[in-house]
Amino acid sequence: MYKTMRNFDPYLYFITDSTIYDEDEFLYRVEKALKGGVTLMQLREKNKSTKEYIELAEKVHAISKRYNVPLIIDDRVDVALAIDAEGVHLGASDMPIKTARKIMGEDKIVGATAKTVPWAKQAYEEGADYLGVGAIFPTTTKVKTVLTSTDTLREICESVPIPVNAIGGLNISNVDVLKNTKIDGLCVVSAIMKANNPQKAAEELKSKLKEII
Ligand code: TZP
Ligand code: MG
Repeated sequence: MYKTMRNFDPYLYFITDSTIYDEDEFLYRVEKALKGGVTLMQLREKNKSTKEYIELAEKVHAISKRYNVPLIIDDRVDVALAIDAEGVHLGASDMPIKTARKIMGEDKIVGATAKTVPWAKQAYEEGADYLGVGAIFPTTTKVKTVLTSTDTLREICESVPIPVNAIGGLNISNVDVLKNTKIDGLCVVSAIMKANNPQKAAEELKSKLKEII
């Protein structure tokens, strides 16, 4: 479906959290987010067995393909390859970027978390296609993270030639802090996942982003 899998748009990057919904509600919300125009999506599972992760990823991928939105798998190169997802996202304790690039090949998206300029440069040099930088604000999504300042975010944007997305506690009422940081996109979990209407939330975030990016 994609000419090269590495054509992707980081503008509104929706990261899922399945922990607070049953599967039907979760998949319904995923589809609503896609209807609302998210441009990139990540399946993020921390507590599932490999089997469960693969089974859910297959279901999510069947939906995301219909909307032509690349699906990135968090943490797990094996799961990404197993379902032929468009990419993988790796943090500091996951598989090294250069190893993942070697295994995933040139056509897949490899994303990295980076919290400092040296870390960002290294991820880029090892073959990362984009960076997620944060947390910008404290987050209610289960995650072990420290805060990253918008100054560091701007420095990272200026130090690598790949897209940089801001992440962490971001929503429509606070994204204005990202003005002038030179980000390429926004990553959100709660702002879409927990919204009353995920489709409307995605639409509104997208139009708000026009003022920022
Ligand atoms: N990495 C840094 S913050 C975060 C991740 C995965 C969670 C972001 O979730 P939310 O709900 O958008 O704050
Ligand atoms: Mg990770």
